[in-house]
Amino acid sequence: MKLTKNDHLLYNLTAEDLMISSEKVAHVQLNNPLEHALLILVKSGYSAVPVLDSKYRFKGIIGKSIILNEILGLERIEIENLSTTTVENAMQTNVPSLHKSADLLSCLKALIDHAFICIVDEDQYFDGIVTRRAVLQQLNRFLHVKKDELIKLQDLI
Ligand code: 4BW
Repeated sequence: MKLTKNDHLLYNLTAEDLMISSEKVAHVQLNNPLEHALLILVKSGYSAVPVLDSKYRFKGIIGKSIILNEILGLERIEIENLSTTTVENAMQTNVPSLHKSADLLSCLKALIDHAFICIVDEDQYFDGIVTRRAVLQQLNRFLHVKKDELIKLQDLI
């Protein structure tokens, strides 16, 4: 199978090309109480969003299931935790991030285990996110364009 100029363009795509930029990404801050995070998650419709500090540096991720775990007591729903616990004390911190120069394959690899990947600069300042949707769209386009060639190749094997 021959690679065309367009195929090379696919491999040349970077996180920056695929990214939803920071101003369009719903996020919460470290010192927000969980009730605020829940409000953002429910109103935006997303299951998880990035957590930033007051200087817009990426710190972690908070999602609906983390918040549900925080209020789920042994005998009752501890609803008061929504106002007493901050996002900082509940968020997930062991999440990978990439630089905007990361190539498509690095994004693809990171998105196997995560629905979105945060893009940060050298000082952890938040640039945006790359979602599974953005990468799947590119792969879908590529596989459709290459479909006939891939079938021919299979017949030869
Ligand atoms: O509000 C929505 N609009 C659109 N167009 N699609 C949505 C919306 N909410 C969900 N979706 C779809 C997307 O295909 O459902 C998928 C799973 O959503 P999620 O994870 O579980 O909330 C969405 O897939 P995706 O676009 O590949 O996004 C993957 C994850 O990235 C989302 C969410 O956690 C995060 N995300 C996406 N756009 C975001 C965002 N977080 C904050 N702000 C954004 N603008």
